[in-house]
Amino acid sequence: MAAESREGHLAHLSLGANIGDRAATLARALEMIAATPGIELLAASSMYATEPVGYRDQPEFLNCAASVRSHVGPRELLGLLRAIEMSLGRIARPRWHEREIDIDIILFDDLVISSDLLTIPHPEMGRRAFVLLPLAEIAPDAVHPVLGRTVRQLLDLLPDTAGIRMAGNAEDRPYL
Ligand code: PH2
Ligand code: MG
Ligand code: MG
Repeated sequence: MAAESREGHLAHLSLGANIGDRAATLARALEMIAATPGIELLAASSMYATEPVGYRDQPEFLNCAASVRSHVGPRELLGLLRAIEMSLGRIARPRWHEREIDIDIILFDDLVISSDLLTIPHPEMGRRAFVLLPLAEIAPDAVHPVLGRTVRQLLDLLPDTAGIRMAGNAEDRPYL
């Protein structure tokens, strides 16, 4: 486990929504992250409209990325993010299906962990343009601790970023 320091931990998150008022839900999620004791919101990317990956028969997603300083460990951070998902009305559905809000921990310092509850780095991050493209906006030099490549390098290795377009106004981020 990464050593806790007074400065806390640098973590990168991916947020997605594909039901309801997606932009409002993502903005609210970022506000709630910023307002949570133990988490500081450092940066948030633009919003991107993205075609569903995996189970494709579902509505288009809106995705964004956020960088946070966490003063709690990865499991506690996951718990805090789950609580935000719940309060934004997330209902349990099959894996990969539509969701009101999904907040995933992508990177947490240079930590590598894998359990039933939590795998960091996020196991799909290297394959997902909807994660890498927003994250490259705010943390291009963040390094995947196993692959030894930066977010920018991982993005450049993807065959394409088709099906992804910037959707949000980059200036309109009141939660920052
Ligand atoms: N999340 C998934 C599965 N597929 N596709 C897009 N475009 N965006 C997502 O956030 C997403 C997905 C599982 O969490
Ligand atoms: Mg997810
Ligand atoms: Mg999730």
